[in-house]
Amino acid sequence: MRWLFDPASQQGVAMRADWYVFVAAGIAVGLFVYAAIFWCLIAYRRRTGREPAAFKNNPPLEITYAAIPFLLVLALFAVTFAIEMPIDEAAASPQQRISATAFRWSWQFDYGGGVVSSGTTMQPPALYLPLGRTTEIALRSADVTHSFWVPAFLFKRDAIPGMTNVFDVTPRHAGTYLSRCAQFCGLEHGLMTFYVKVVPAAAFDRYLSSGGTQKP
Ligand SMILES: [Cu+2]
Repeated sequence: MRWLFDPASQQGVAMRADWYVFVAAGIAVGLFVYAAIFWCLIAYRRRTGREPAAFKNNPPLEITYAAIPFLLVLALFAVTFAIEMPIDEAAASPQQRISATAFRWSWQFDYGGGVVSSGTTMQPPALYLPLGRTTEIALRSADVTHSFWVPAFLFKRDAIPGMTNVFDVTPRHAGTYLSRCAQFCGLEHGLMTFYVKVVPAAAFDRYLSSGGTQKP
């Protein structure tokens, strides 16, 4: 819940704006509907001597109440599209590249230069990310469809066999973030977790230059 208000990545901050728009629209529609319900309850309550109004066939009203939700959905679509397209656009020359592979039932992270970390269900691996640097992650699956979900980044992307999904992440808070597979993938799916560890860029560089021995 905390990450909803203070996402740990730059891309998450953009997603948060989308969430705010949806919540505001939901509250506005909800208030209008409840106000209309209570208004009808009070203004048209049963009174002795008054028959219920017979009411049918009102095309202008029917068109209006079909058009308003349609326009609302269009507007929400446009806002979401405008916010998500830049998030999906991977930078041409990212400051860092990491390859992530999902498999039943853990993850492998390859930083290049022979630095690879892999986990098991009992020992979830760490994905180290340099603070403030735009890192490109190439996501793959070795077997079935998995999903890379980092709640603190407000980000989730499927890992699909035979496909490489590329995205950028720019962490803005150092810390350790519990992350998991979000696509049911078999018996031990529930144990398919990993830790995203956002560390200072210098510590990240030391980790790579030490060949993965000097953990940040
Ligand atoms: Cu999985």
